[in-house]
Amino acid sequence: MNFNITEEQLALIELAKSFAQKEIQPHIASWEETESFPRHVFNKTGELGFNGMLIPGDYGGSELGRLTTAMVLEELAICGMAISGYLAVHNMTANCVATYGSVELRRRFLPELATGEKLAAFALTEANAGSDAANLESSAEKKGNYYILNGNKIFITSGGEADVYLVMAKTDKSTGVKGISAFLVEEGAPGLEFGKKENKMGFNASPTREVVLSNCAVPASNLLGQEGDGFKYAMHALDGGRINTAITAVGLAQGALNEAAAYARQRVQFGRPIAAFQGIQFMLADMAMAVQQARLMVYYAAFLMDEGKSATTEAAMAKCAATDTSMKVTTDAVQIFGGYGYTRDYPVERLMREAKLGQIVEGTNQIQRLVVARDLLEKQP
Ligand code: COS
Repeated sequence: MNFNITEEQLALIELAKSFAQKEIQPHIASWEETESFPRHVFNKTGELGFNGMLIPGDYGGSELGRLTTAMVLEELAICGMAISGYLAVHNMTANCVATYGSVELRRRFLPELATGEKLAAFALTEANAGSDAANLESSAEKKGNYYILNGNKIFITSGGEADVYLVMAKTDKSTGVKGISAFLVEEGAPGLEFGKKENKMGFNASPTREVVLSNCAVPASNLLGQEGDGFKYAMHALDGGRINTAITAVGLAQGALNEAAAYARQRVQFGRPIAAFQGIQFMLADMAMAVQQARLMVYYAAFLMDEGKSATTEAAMAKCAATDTSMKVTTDAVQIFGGYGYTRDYPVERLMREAKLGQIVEGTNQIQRLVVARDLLEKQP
């Protein structure tokens, strides 16, 4: 693995950083407070190439690869996850279409997913299929040139706002995981409806909503890849998705560390800035080391994927470690702010609430540990 960051990567990091400072940071608290989804920002990230980071250039994407995508997402997440959170899911879903879709599907969907005209969402989870994703009950029955989809998907990021939903449903209920197929369901499809919008602890600028499929007719050509392979596509997509979640967590943690260090330099107690006290210095040093450890784990998993190697275990490790780190670092940042940290006058409490989601989303950290343990105990000699 090469530790030299290229000129192109440096330029993209700078671009993402200045975009976050100008277009996200000044507004993020108010978007979160008012629970408003800033769709116009998605158009702007599209102009910068951040919506098609994992889409091939032939289809209008910027084709940055996993590692560079991670570098961009980290910068977008430093002030909070309002934008990076759903952008991570959008890029994961678009990449799944690019990887497994027919040429026709790629031509139809990828260019608009890359520009910002269309926002993508990933619909796997159901009420009885969370950690046990293979237990999903949604069905897809072929009738002529259509599949008729029925079922309820919950906790869908960008639910109600997205233009395309990648929906996993059973085409064959008798064959378990091998009966699951993946479909692209477009906004406006008859029978595509939206249920409850979740009232969440954080990440409220981005809606999380139930997606209801009531005899939803989807053209047969919207089947992704082969019938029966949908679970594998979803799991492979989540390998990459977990890298995106992990780097978003690194961004939140770095943001909280920056805030805490700045505050410690200016907050005076006992006649000195609190940064002069070793107790605070050691906390900040531990936070910085933990963030760097997490970042390097994410880079390694991303590097493996860029090399075309399997990164299931490394992505699970990175996701688990980075989101646990993010929870600890953001909590310590609140601690350094003391009473002020517990108020909404400073951003650290929001970062802490957002960090919690990382430990749950895209497979709980218990599931990540299960993936790591399986590899250790069942696969390695
Ligand atoms: N990439 C490609 N294929 C994969 C894969 C991966 N990362 N992980 C599993 N598969 C394949 C397996 O190879 C297997 O196919 P074969 O029988 O042909 O070998 C199939 O998928 C089933 O795998 P497995 O038996 O491991 O499935 P389990 O039901 O035991 O589930 C876990 C495995 C628990 C790891 C999976 O259900 C999971 O990740 N759960 C969390 C779900 C999640 O992340 N939800 C978040 C939704 S998006 S917010």
